Formats: sequence, C-alpha cells, structure tokens
Amino acid sequence: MELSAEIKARAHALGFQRVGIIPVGPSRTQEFYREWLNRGYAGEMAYLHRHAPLKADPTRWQPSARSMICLAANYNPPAPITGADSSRGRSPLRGRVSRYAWGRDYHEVLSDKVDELAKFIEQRAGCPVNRRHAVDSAPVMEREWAARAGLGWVGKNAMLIDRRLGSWLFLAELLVDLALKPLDAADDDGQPRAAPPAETDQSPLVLWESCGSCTACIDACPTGAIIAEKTVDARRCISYLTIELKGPIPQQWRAGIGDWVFGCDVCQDVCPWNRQAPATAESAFEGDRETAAPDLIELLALDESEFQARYRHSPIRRAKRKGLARNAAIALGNAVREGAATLEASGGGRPRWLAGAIRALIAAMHDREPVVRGAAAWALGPFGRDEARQALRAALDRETDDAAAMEIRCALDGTD
Ligand code: B12
Repeated sequence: MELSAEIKARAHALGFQRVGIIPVGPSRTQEFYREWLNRGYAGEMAYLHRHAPLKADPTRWQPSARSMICLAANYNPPAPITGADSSRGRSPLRGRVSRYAWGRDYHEVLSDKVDELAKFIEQRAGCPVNRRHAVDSAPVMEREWAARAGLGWVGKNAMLIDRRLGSWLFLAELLVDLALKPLDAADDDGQPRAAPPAETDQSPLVLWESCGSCTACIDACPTGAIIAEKTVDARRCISYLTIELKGPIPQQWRAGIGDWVFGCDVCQDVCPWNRQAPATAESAFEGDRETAAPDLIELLALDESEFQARYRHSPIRRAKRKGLARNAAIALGNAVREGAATLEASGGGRPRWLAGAIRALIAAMHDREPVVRGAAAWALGPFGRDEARQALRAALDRETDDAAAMEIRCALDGTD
C-alpha cells in the first residue's frame, strides 16, 4: 500500500473518522482572520493576535513541514444524559456543560493518538520524521485546513461540518517533513462527493458547502453571536463568555446564557446536519450526569482543591475555579429570575429550591474572588427587597473591590 493510504488506514484505526492529507503552504483565509481580529471579535483572547503571523503559513511554525495530515474525531456522546440535553424536565438547580467537555480532556486524548500515528509513519518511512502536531491550542487555522483537506465545509455557525458526522468533531493536525501524496477526506464514508474540489493555488476559497438557505444557527443563538455567515463575534458567544472571559460577564448577555456553565451547544443543537449524527465509539469522550448537568449550588461552593480534584483531566479546568463559580452564580441568577417570574404569575408560594439557591448565593458573597461576589450579587438582585437585602447590605459594607461593590449597589437598587 502507498504511504498516504497506509497513514489514512492507521488514523482510522486510531479513532479518527476523517483523514485528509494536503501539502503545506500559505493560509487562504489570512484576510478573513485579520479582519476578524481588527474588528475586535477576539475580545480578550490576546493569543489569537500573537498567533496571526504564525497562522499565515504553517511553515512559520514548523519550518520543515511539507505535508499536513488533517484529522477529525467524533465526540458526540452516545446517550443523552438526563437533564443535560434538553430544557424539558430540567431541575432549575442544574447547569449545563457543552458536550465537548463531558469526557476526558480532548487535548490529552487526541495528542496521544496523533503521537502514535507519528510513530507509525516513522516506522513505515524507515527514517526519523521531523514533525509537530496541533490540537486546538496551536497557531494553526484548523477549520481552514480541515476544509481544504476535504474533511467538511465551514458552516454558517463557523463549525466544520461533515455531512454524515455533523459538526461534533474535534480537529487535529500532524505536520511532517515528508512530501506525501495528497488525499481527500471526502471519500472516507465510501461516498465520494460528485465533484471533489481541486487544490490548486488558483482555486477559489469557497470550495463546497451545504448550508443552503438554512439560518437555524444564526436565528437560535441566544446572544446573537453569529453576526454573519461563518463569523462569530466571540465577545457575545456563550462559549467565550463562560470559558475565556476572566472578569465579570457583561450584564447584557447574562440572561442569554441561561443555564450554560461551560461552553454552549445551541448553534450545533439546532443544525439539521446534526440530527442523524452518529455517536462516538471513544469512551473517553463520554460523560456522566454530574459533569454534563452539574448541581449549581455544589459548583458555587467548590473550593480550589475540590475543583482541581474534580476537573483534573477535564477541559473544564480551563475556566478555573473562579470562572466556574461565577458561571454557576449567573445560571442560578437566571433560574431564580425565571422561578420568581413564574411564581408571580401563578401567585404561588416560594418553592424550597428557591430558598436553597438564595442561601447558596448569600454564602457566595463571602467568596474570595470579587468576580464571584459580583455575580452572586446580581443573582440576588430580584430578592433585593427581602431576606437577601440584609446580606447584600452587609456585603456592601465589607466590599473592597469597586466592580463587585457596583454589582451589589445595582442589586440593592433593583437595576439589572
Ligand atoms: C478561538 C477559538 C474559539 C473562540 C472563537 C470561535 C470562533 N468561531 O472564532 C470561542 C471561545 C468563542 C470558541 C468557541 C467554540 N469552539 Co473553539 N476554537 C478556537 C480556536 C482556538 C481558534 C479559532 C479562530 O482562530 N477563530 C478566529 C476565526 C476567524 O477563525 P475560524 O472560526 O476558525 O474561521 C476560519 C475558517 O472558518 C476560515 N474560513 C472562513 N470561510 C471559509 C471558507 C472556506 C471555503 C474555507 C476553506 C475556510 C473558511 O477562515 C477563518 C480563519 O482561518 C480553534 C482552534 C484553532 N487553532 O483553529 C478552536 C475550535 C475552532 N473550537 C472548537 C470548538 C469545538 C468550539 C465550540 C463548539 C466549543 C463549545 N461547545 O463551546 C465553540 C463553537 C463556537 C462557534 N460556533 O464557533 C473546534 C471546532 C471543531 C469544528 N467542528 O469546527 C476547534 C477547531 C478546536 C478543535 N481542535 O477541535 N472557540
């Protein structure tokens, strides 16, 4: 068998459902990327600015690279987890974690697999291979390269979508110093596209795509973050707000966050291409209820060592304890607002869960992180006129952080 075909077969066996091989050269989306940065859509993700020169051509990052092996792994968890997949029947005291973070950290899982693939290539090539791999955090335009290698198209929600697997895919790349025969990934499911795109220097950037006139993702995004086709303003994206943003979440997006405490799947949940998406066979990406739909009061109360122990091998580590506690407070704030509105409408008494949430939020007014205290104050806002008022007053007296003090004042004034 020819080396490229062997690599593809080995990568499939390692658990990558889509594999394409492409010569390394300049990126074709540099302009798109720079414009995106210039418009400020990256928010506080400064590393995306630093990466721009390296992303312009993968050989700036790995000078010896001649070919890129583009890989996609399905992470769609096999069974829905009660309370994590739909808003129906959910407990108001449970949050929601996006699917990509239900299992073990994909950086670890996929890096191990790519390493194995690299060793296989060295063995077959019979010589040491100069190589470097990327899984998410490296300066590589992963979606562009995946699309160019035939792994799918970049959809309106900016996700790389495969017509059989949908978009629940992690991407990874292995750069090697071998001039491998290019291979398109599009025939991995045994059904090659009618007209596979030719990779030539002159070929237009828009290769092929299948979103048609559908705008489900754009319409459904709770914070309106998909501001144009393939363009996400990260500053509004719930994924950015709950994971990357370290300070307070701007007031205007808090309601839209709903019960998401880490990442968000709305633009993928509504995508028609995900309706028939098969489940992953990789058990490392499966999760349990406590990860997928965590108890918000527990999250809010986790201390540093409990957080580290619980999320040691999880992507959730990235939010840090203070980020996750902040998110739990926002989700509780949304739950108490919904609960309060429903009660007002029905004229009913206050349910027990609401009392528990208020107690937990009052306790969080003693958190050592101002961003958590501020979020808890916001969450207590609707109760500014009864028992929470005393707690908020006391908190304001001892508050030393300006932003947190402002949140407390707003909560006391009843201004959102
Ligand atoms: C920064 C980042 C984010 C930011 C910004 C997201 C964004 N849309 O830009 C935030 C924190 C919001 C985020 C969220 C998520 N992310 Co993220 N993120 C990244 C990261 C590190 C860089 C992306 C980037 O450079 N953004 C800047 C914009 C301009 O680039 P882009 O969206 O990638 O767009 C490029 C292509 O679309 C291309 N392009 C545009 N038009 C066309 C047309 C054609 C024909 C072609 C070929 C290319 C092309 O041009 C752009 C520049 O290269 C990548 C890993 C990487 N190194 O690429 C992961 C990555 C994109 N994220 C990933 C995931 C899983 C997510 C989430 C689903 C997580 C979650 N559930 O919460 C969400 C999805 C949100 C969304 N709809 O995009 C996966 C996506 C896999 C896939 N199937 O597409 C990646 C590839 C990580 C990985 N290795 O698996 N993410």
